[in-house]
Amino acid sequence: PSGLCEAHTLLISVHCCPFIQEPCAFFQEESVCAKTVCGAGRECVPNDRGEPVCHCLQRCDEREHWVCGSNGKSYRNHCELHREACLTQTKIRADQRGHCQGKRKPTKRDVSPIVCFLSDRDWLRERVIQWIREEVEADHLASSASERLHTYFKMYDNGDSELDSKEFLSFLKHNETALNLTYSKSLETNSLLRSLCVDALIELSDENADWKLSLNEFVNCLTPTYHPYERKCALEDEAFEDGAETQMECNKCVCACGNWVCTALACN
Ligand SMILES: [Ca+2]
Ligand SMILES: [Ca+2]
Repeated sequence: PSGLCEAHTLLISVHCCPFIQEPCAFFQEESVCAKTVCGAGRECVPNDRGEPVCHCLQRCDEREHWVCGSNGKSYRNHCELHREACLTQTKIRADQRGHCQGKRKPTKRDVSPIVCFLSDRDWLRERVIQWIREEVEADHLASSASERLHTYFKMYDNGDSELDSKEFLSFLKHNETALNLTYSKSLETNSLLRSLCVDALIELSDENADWKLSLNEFVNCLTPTYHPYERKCALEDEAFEDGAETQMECNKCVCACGNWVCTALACN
């Protein structure tokens, strides 16, 4: 369609077709993408099968409408900010118009909260399951793992038939040498992580969400075949994977076991 191609080249001279007889590649690209809307900082480009795909923008226009990003970096315009967010796969909000004022304090913004990631939680769970399994194997009376868990539940519950995080932690301390739980070289971080991971483990099988485990929930928690639905972290209608990060003013938030965990610094 040489007429159409010509008409188009009037608008975008960079993509001028050298010969009118040749099919105009750019025009075809545009029609493939005509019905595709890509997010900010992205553009639609046909892939080699001619399907529309959203990619990060190749370039933005050079207009100067400076904006300060939530990462403390100044951008020439909103397009540049969204383009960088796309390229780095991070969330960058436009905090204010103009250049960012003064130098940001990297120490404050770059602090990450201490969190128990899915991998930490699953590692703890795996260790406990292994410990119980070894005990059952060594037991000449040949009790089952669930019987064993029953016994421990009774041993550490204060009598309300629910195991809270404090009781769960005492249960873990029952055989610390078998568990050998070391998350970090720092003792302080280690004990904090352990209690965070206990909470994450309780959440895993706490079906009625009362932050305590009934006997049934406790047995589920430490049964390898129990695989509950894994929650994702939600933010602005989007779901995020474990380890994703976002910034809330001066605080950094990390997605861990389906929850956003943020530092709690006072922002000025
Ligand atoms: Ca209890
Ligand atoms: Ca419960």
